Amino acid sequence: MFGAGSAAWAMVVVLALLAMRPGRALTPRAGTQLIVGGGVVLPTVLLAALLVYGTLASDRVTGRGEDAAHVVRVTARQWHWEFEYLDRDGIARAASVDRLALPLGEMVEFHIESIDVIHSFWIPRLGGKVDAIPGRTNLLRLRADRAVPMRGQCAEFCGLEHARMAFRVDVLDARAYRAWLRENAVAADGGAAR
Ligand SMILES: [Cu+2]
Repeated sequence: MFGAGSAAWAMVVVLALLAMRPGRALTPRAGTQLIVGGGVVLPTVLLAALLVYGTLASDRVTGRGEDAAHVVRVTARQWHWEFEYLDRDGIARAASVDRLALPLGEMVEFHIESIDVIHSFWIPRLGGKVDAIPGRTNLLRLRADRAVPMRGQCAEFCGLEHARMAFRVDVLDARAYRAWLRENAVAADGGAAR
């Protein structure tokens, strides 16, 4: 999209420079053709093509239509992030605070909630930010393809400690992720297992 945008920009600059050359007035017919071609036909074709490309790319990035193998409930509060790792029945099996574990290369669906004010869930290396709004559950899908150090940050001013409302992200391979879930398991009554 950057390439196509740059090409369109370069074309506009060339046309502007040509228009500034003295003594090169277009005939009325050529002027009309330029306006219809460059002002109607070209943008329609170009924007339609970019729309299709962008939609397909965003489907791939967001994993739409794909079954997310993992679901994490994110609860924002002044000023911490709580993460609960749900099983297929939607029951929390593990939990952590201000530290998020992600399975390498697998799609994770986040159910983002807040219990006090509006916060915003953001892992800059992985994707865009999504607001955490009291009384609502917002969905976001992310996949970490590389096990590099990452951090997440609240991206909506939410009070005095807002700037420090951050969390660490650990991307773990399948085995390490399973072990991590066991280490951070919660009992059925919601208390810590250990
Ligand atoms: Cu916040």
